[in-house]
Amino acid sequence: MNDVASPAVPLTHAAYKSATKPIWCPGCGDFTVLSAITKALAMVEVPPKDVGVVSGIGCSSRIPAYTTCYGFHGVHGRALAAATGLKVARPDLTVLCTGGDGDGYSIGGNHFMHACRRNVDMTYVVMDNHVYGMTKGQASPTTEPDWDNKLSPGGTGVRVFHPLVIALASGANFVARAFAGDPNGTAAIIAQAIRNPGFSFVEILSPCVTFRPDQREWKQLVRPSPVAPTADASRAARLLMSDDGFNIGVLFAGDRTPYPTKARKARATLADLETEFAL
Ligand SMILES: Cc1ncc(C[n+]2csc(CCOP(=O)(O)OP(=O)(O)O)c2C)c(N)n1
Ligand code: SF4
Repeated sequence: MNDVASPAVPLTHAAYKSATKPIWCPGCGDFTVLSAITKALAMVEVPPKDVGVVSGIGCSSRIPAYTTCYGFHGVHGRALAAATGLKVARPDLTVLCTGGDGDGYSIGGNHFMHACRRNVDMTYVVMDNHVYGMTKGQASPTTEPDWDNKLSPGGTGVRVFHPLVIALASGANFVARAFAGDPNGTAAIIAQAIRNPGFSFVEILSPCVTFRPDQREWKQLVRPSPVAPTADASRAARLLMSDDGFNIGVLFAGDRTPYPTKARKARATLADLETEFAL
């Protein structure tokens, strides 16, 4: 667990950054995503002690350790299950779930669809670099079929998974795409996602400079979405049919009623739990 002491008011994004130094490669997009998350939390003015950040496994899943919020670095692909349990047990917390495309769309793909469908009030931030960074560059569900590399010579030849389409079709109440190269814009989108009730999904294009140096070109390819956000799911679906993966902004902000949660009395104290898990 991180240091969860309340920082002095007023809250700035620095209050949400832990003293743990990130070990990402220099230039990794995840640095600016971390910055955007901390800025967004300062914007929504929820103190770190009232925030739970849950992740799976991967470079991007290191995020919880770099915040002063409560954190849980879970099991590969199972972050959404843990985050759902946390929000249902502690509806008073603001819950963020963070991870990568391998974690969330491959091994965690089933949890992704059902988290959208359940519509529990939380925000899922995926740092999509179209590759498995931590395990040294295997293709992921969002890797382009013709991406040629030592592990899949000539490319996988397999069509890409479209996370925004899946999120919308499965019932997510907020669907957006951001770009790590724009930390302020990304922070504003994450803040909007946190404020929107129900399950919010924010896909962030976050370059892996080590295994996908070609992604340095993303900054030339991204552009603000030419259309305004809509609450009409069928209109959003039509827009997604012409999406090339580089339109940045909020696509859909709906009004589905979130999964009902109610505060329950804790059945054990933190000290009880620590005793139970002591080796
Ligand atoms: C059940 C299980 N399968 C596989 C792994 C190995 N593993 C750890 S991280 C990772 C890939 C992470 O890729 P991604 O989620 O895209 O995150 P990134 O490192 O790119 O941020 C894999 C396959 C594991 N830890 N557990
Ligand atoms: S391997 Fe890629 S995703 Fe992982 S820290 Fe390095 S640049 Fe970032």
